[in-house]
Amino acid sequence: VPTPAVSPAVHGPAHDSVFLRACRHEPVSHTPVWFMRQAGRSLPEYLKVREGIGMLDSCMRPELVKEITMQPVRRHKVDAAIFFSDIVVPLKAVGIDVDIKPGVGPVIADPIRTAADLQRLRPLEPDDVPYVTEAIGLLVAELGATPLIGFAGAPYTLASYLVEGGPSKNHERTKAMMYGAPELWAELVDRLAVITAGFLKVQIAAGVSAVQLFDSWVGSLAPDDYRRSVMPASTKVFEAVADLGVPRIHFGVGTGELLGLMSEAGADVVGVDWRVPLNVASLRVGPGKALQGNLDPAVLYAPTKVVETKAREVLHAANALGTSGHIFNLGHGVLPSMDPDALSRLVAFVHEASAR
Ligand code: 1CP
Repeated sequence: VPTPAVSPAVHGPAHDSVFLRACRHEPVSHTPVWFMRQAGRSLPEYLKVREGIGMLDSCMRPELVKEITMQPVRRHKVDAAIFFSDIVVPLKAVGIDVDIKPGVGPVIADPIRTAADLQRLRPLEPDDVPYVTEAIGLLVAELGATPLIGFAGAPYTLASYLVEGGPSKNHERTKAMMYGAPELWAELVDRLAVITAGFLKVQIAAGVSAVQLFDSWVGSLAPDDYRRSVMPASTKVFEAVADLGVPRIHFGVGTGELLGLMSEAGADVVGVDWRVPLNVASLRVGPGKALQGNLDPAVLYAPTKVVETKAREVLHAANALGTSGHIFNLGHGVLPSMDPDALSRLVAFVHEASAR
């Protein structure tokens, strides 16, 4: 993928948004907030427009992607939109037979387990995903001063689906390859880094204002194994987009012991789950980095007063960062059964409680 000079978003109307200012550690009028998985299954308007359309098919329809991406922005008044897609979209685009099965998640028809299988993982070109470029163009025009976050899956998390063949709890086959066939593993995550970097570059060239690299399942690794077997590939992704002018966010679940290394891999903003208070996380990621997080998603099932108390605790812990550099989010994604009104109330509360 040829490298765009800098993102068109650098000179766009979202440049001075509270979200991008917080990513850059600049002073903000209030703490920005958005939610991972804000578009999707918790919203009745999402379920309505998705009726009868498969998950991956829906990602290839630009008008539908625009509508689904806009739904949580309209409803919740969040400070950023996240592009509606999925981490397996670039795999499908390079020819991997993958489907997203309702109630299951991504399922790979022929898992990747041998050196011969690796040949199926070729680099991604912009022509492989014309629908992504088109949808982002539509969205940037519609969003105006609200930033659009692009994203991709990180090499470890993508590898876990490709090697296991689908979602898995313990990643046994993935780790068997990582520990037992380190050269094969290194080539696998390197090829995934190339695909992921290509997918992010397409999104940046099309106008996203920031990118988030989801390494959702990397928290299952010990720090030394992460450093040896995963970090080089994640670093390669971040380096590929380092000079394009957009903040790079890095997130995984259960990554308390990995926060320092994930920061070092090249993140400008480190996403934190709810297990580590932000003042502690701030020490682990080091100075100059912004943090994103980290209310336990399950708190949203408690009464409003409790949600507000817990949200205030998150804001308090973030004071350790100074007057900026915090993006409020949940510690992981919105759950399908969550009450959308509770999320809207939370956005309003964070805006009010953090107003400066
Ligand atoms: O039909 C449906 O509605 C299926 C549910 C669904 C949705 C709404 C899937 C299947 N993917 C998505 C969209 C999606 N996926 C977004 C949209 C934008 C938004 O956040 O609003 C994003 C960012 C993702 C990213 C994603 N997909 C991740 C990383 C984020 C995370 O939550 O950790 C992962 C791990 C996936 C894989 C995936 N896709 C879908 C499911 C159910 C899963 C997880 C399966 C598992 O448990 O392993």
